[in-house]
Amino acid sequence: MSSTTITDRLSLATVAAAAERQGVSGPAVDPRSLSTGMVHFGVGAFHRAHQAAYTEDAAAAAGDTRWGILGVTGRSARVADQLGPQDGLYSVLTKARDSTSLRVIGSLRGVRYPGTDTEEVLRTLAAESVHLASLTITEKGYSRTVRGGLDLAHPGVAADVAALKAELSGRGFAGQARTPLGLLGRGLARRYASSGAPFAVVCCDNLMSNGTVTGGLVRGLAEAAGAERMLDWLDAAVTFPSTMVDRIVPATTEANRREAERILSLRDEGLVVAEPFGQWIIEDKFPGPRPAWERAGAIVTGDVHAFEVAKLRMLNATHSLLAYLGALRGYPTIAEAVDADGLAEEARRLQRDDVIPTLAAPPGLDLAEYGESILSRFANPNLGHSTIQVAMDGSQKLPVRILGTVADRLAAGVVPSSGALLVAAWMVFVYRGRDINGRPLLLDDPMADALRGAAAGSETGLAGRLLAVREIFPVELADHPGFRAAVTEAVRRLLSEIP
Ligand code: NAI
Ligand code: CS2
Repeated sequence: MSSTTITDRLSLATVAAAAERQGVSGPAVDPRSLSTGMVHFGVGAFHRAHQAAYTEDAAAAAGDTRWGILGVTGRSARVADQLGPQDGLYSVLTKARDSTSLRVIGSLRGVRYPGTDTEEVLRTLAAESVHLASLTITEKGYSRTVRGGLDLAHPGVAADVAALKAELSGRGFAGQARTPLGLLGRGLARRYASSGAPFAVVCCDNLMSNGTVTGGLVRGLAEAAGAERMLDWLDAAVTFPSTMVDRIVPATTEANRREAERILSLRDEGLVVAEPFGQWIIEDKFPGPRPAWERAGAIVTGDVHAFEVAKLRMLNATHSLLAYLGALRGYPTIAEAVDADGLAEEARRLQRDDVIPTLAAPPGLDLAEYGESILSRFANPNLGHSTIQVAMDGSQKLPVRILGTVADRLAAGVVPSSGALLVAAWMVFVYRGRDINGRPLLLDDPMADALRGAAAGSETGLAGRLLAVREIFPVELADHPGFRAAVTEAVRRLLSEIP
């Protein structure tokens, strides 16, 4: 096939023709019919493949056009620049093991960048026609201290606290927001000072009790601003439901974009790639209207905790184990790592021996079968999920994914050897910075410099030096003799395998 350069972009002007093409579906609703009913912070790949798709399906099933989404980017205007010329339209390339399909999504009605659009986002958050906000800003996006509270020493947070004070004093616009939670907090203050209408904030990041965490951080912002009356309003009118979110959504590659172009016969700069599987379990805690997500396959229930813990400890810990061991052994993708000799068994051992004993199985879930289904999803060779992408932000992910399991096993009098192996694999990943073939391994982590500094030194002292990083390892874990010995031995063995 000649390599023709496709210049026409996916947009409202071209979507109808695209939807007629073979292998293309969507949008499920006419994007022009949607009014904005929710705001999303962190318009990354996962939101576009998960919440935005569920929300569009819910709108279609209920014939409810109130749920257009205003997206708010995080650290750059890149996504706004990608989707602006496309009228917010983008597509999801769903890659099953042996088939690929493409769906155009129309629920994202605009994308704004806080660096230039803070005032518009504040107005939207305060609007009575807007009832909720959701977030996927990554584990590191919450500006937290070691103990989990809002990091008031963070310059962006400090600036947002000052701006919140100005917002509440009625001194007018207080400049562009510096953090997602700062922008959200100022928007809630604007809402409190105007209609006071109820609101829900739906965290969709891989954090334990993610709604409770987010609510605590927003309250921390208001407390720092001395906003006593706003705190009372938050308690009375704003909820922070927790969620369990699941769909494997790897970063989009240029090869993905070219594949989508061949299907769409249009260029889609906002393309995202995902597996077919998706799951969304949402705590039923909404003071006002929300999309009928359950009509799109989500589960809205009174208690999501067991689902959250099972998913983060079973899926995400296994993902991290395969990412670090796979990357060190030179496997570029999770699928190759799962198929490698011995690594699937290591993953099963982690699930069976260390994780499952700490879990209360969610209703109707067989944990062993769940573990196998996870490995089967990871083994999808069509997805191209890179080990290095899953390996990123380990300082933020390990505490959520494995250290709770470790603490529970130690409390039960058992040293979790697989959990120790996962921690050790991360340590060697940090220390070596290269795989078994000598290829460099990128350390993409908000603590990268501190970790390199802590890791530097003798091989024999590596485990002790990184266990001493209190932002990651609580002292009761780091100093537990059995766990310390298990990590030290696993580090020694891995270092000998990765010279
Ligand atoms: P992404 O890299 O495509 O998007 C991340 C978003 O977070 C971007 O909008 C970025 O601007 C924003 N962000 C990143 N660091 C930030 C910071 N320090 N402050 C403020 N904003 C920041 O990543 P993706 O794939 O959308 O994943 C985002 C989150 O979604 C994950 O961290 C995880 O918590 C959750 N998730 C992801 C899944 C996946 O397979 N990709 C599946 C399940 C949950
Ligand atoms: C992955 C998750 O990148 C990672 O750390 O473990 O994004 C994973 O793909 C999702 O949680 C799956 O739902």
